[in-house]
This record gives sequence, structure tokens and C-alpha cells, in this order.
Amino acid sequence: MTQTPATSTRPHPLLVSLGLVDHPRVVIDITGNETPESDGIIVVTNPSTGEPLAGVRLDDKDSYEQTTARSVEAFKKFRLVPAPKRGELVRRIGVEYRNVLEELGSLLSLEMGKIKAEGIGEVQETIDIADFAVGLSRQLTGITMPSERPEHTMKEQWLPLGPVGVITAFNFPNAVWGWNAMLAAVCGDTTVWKPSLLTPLTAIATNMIAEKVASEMGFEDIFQLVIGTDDVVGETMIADRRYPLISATGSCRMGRRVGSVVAGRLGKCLLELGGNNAVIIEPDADLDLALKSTVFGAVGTAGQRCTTTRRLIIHESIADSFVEKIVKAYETVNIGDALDDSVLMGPLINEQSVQQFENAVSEAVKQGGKLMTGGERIDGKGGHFVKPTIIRAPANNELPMAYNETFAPIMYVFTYKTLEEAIDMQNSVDQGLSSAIFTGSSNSAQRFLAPTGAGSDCGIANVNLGTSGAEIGGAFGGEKDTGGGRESGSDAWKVYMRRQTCTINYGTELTLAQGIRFE
Ligand code: UN1
Repeated sequence: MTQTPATSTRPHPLLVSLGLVDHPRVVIDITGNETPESDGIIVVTNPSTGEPLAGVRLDDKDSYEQTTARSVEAFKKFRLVPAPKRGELVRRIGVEYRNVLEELGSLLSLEMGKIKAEGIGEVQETIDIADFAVGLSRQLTGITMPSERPEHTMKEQWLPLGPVGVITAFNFPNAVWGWNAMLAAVCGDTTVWKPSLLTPLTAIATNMIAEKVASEMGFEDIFQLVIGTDDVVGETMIADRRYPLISATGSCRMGRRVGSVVAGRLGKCLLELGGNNAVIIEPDADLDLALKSTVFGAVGTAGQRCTTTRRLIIHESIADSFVEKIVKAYETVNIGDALDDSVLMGPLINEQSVQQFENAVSEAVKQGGKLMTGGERIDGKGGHFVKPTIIRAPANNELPMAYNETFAPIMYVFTYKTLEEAIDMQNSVDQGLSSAIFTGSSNSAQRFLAPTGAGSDCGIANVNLGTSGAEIGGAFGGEKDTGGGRESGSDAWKVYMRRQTCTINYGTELTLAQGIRFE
């Protein structure tokens, strides 16, 4: 852990108003020298200023064990509660988040560095999924099917699954838990959440609210947290058979590890991993719309969404003029403290991210990429700021660096002649999360969405809107190295339940399937 200076004696007002200063995990008086190894405390810093915010006490193997055991016991009771009543719990949680929307969103921005509008938007996303889950609590429906046997009926029912282990990344420290925990709760499951060590304060504040509502309704230990290192907590959790489902969001490298360990014990995994998302722009597109959407997709959250637009694939006839416009737009982006209302782009999460950004830029330029704007860190502001960056691939479109997902605001530009070539280029990366096309032609839009599967190979495919900012009502996730999981809306709830096929004989005869006679 890097050393940070001591906190000022006064905690940040948001830590006071959200009750974090009184939380047993939160340590306000820190020296800045604490490390997870020596003291079991991690120091959380504000990425906009580099200043420490507070210390957070970490779990060890014993406390992990106690939390998991409590979750198992709580599940046994919670599954007995009727699903619409579980929906009532989630409804009340949604109300509580509405009451602290601005404060919790601001804390998220303070700790993670996304601008306040996005911080508040993220908490809104949790409120939205809570509302969705409330309705769902009366719609966890199975189907019936005709039996081939006389006087028999068949049906499917969906049953609570068990404690769900939820592992989340720093970039969505509230909503990704919300997607999982709100659905899991109406499905009758308990949740144990392992948040990123870069954003534990948002996790503590978020979970504390859900926990309080649950306890008030007599449902203790439904929502719990384990905060710890990957070695101590992460590895133990993914190998733990008491979690029938591990839902993990993060890098492809992390997903490979989680996927293989959970598969090794034949558990279920829901993986939402990296993206290398592209926008295709056709010559007949509404270019103003394409411009605004692409800037939001590439620069929003300082390029730290899994849905960030990382590649622009533009028709050669409009490439020069469009790139000129987008470079101009980039140069007007106000960069600064995430909590300053006039700012459009906040910092990267830490110094390591800034270094990864710098390495990616210099590597891409070495490979023949042309730096159109940005490409450098901004010194003198205290935080981890970089300039939003556009790098144009050489005329032969060969730029190996563009195959990597760098969690930073770098967009690579490629050109094409035919739509087929553009779609191939888009699909040529390892990941398959989000994709978009801007076009005025319904023919091109349909080819991009072709039901044959010959269009976009991503889990998300948009027409005339960008790659990021999905609504909660649809299933969220992607194919290939993105991990194949689906969270949030549509029928994503099914992964939090187990399916049971039930055949009932209401007659008195034994009739065997497949016409087998056994007399
Ligand atoms: C993520 O970056 O892990 O579609 C999630 C979006 C957001 C969720 C992003 N609703 O950009």
C-alpha cells in the first residue's frame, strides 16, 4: 500500500451526515501509514485531491467465517418469507435511498471520482432496480407444460438459492451491488458483498441503509459486507461451497480466476467483465447526435465504465471532419474535482491508473497511432487527472494496443469502407459487452442487429445511442471474454433462484414416460 499523509482532524462532512464516523469499521484518526498487512486497516483516499478520507478496518478469516455462517442461518429463515413481503422490504430500501440520493451520490463521487451528476445517477440506478424488483416479487413465475402421461401434470417452480457472494469493482461501487442485492432479496437469497478496497466507504454507507431497513422488519443479516484483500477474503469466498452463486464484476483476469475456482466446485457464476466497446458511424448518420453520444461514452466516468466507448469506427468519407469536431469538443471538457458542479470529467481512481494510461498512449503511438488530442497527465491539481485522449490508427487500421482495455479516457479511431468491414472490425476484439451504430438507414441498423447473429456480437447493441448508460430494465452483460453473465432487468432474476421441475400424478395408475412397460 502506498503511504498517505495523515487525515485532518475533521472528517469530511459527508462521512458525518451519512453516519460513517460512528460505524465500527471506519477509522477517522489515521496516521496514513496503516497497511492491510500490518494493521488490518486500509486508507481510503479522495482521487480528486489525493488526500486521505478515512481508514477502514478489514475482515480477516475469522470475521469472514462468522459473516458467512450468519448469512447461511439468515437465508434459512428469509426463504420462508413470502416473496411479495420480501418485495416490501426492497420497496422500503428504495425509499431510504431516495431520501439520501444526493448525499450518497456525492459520497460516491468523493470516493470514486465520477462527477456528481453521475454519482447521483448511479444511486438512482439502484433505486430503479429496487422498483423493478418490487414488481418482480409478484412475478417470479414458472410455467406449466402438458405431461405425456394420463392424469399427470407438470410445472416448473423457482426456489430461493442461498447466500449470494457479490464481488464488485471500484467504478460502480453502489449500483452493481444494487442490481444483485435487490434481485437476490426478492428471490429469497441473502447477500454477502465484497466491495473493492478502493471504494469501501460507499459500500459501507450503501449496505448500512439496506441492513437497517431489513433489521427494522425483523430480517437480520440479509445484507452483509466482507471487506478484505483478495488473498484473505476473495479467494476464501470463491472457494466456499456455502455460496451457490458468485456474482463478480471486474477485469477479465479476475473473472478467469473466479470462473475457474467456482467451476471447480461446480458452483454458479455470474461474470460481468471487461469491454472493448465500439461505435460505428455511417456517413448518413445524424452527426451531431453521434458526436454528443460519443463524447459522453468515451469521456464519461473518465473512461472507467466497462461500457466506455474505446473505439470509434467511422466511414472514411467523414472521418477527417468528424475527428476534427470531436477533438474540438474534447478540448472544451472541464476537468477537475468530481464534486465541482462545473466539471465534466473527474480524476482516474489512482496513480497506477494514470501510469497505465500513460503506458497505453506511448505504446499506441509507438505502434503508429497518431495522437490527435490529450495523451498526458495533468499535474499540479493534486488528484489523478489526465486529458481525454484520441488516437487515430494508421491507414491500414493496424493498432494492436486498441485490443487492450485500458480503464482510462482513450479512444482509438479506425476507418472503413463497407459496413461489413466495420462490423468485422468491431467484433474482432476478445470482449463482447456493448456496441453501437449511428445511421440514418434502417437497412444498416437491421444489419447491425441481424437476428442471424451476423451483426454485432455483443450483449448490448444500440442504434443511434452510445455504448454506455444502459437502463436497468434490460439484461446487462456480454459475451466472449466479458464472461457471459446477465444482471439487472429482463429475466436476469433466474440466476438467483433454482429451478425445479415437478410432475404430479393425480390418478392411481403407474404410467412410465417413454412408454416403458415394467410389469
Ligand atoms: C459497469 O461499468 O460496470 O451501462 C456498469 C452503464 C451503466 C452500468 C455500467 N448503467 O454504463
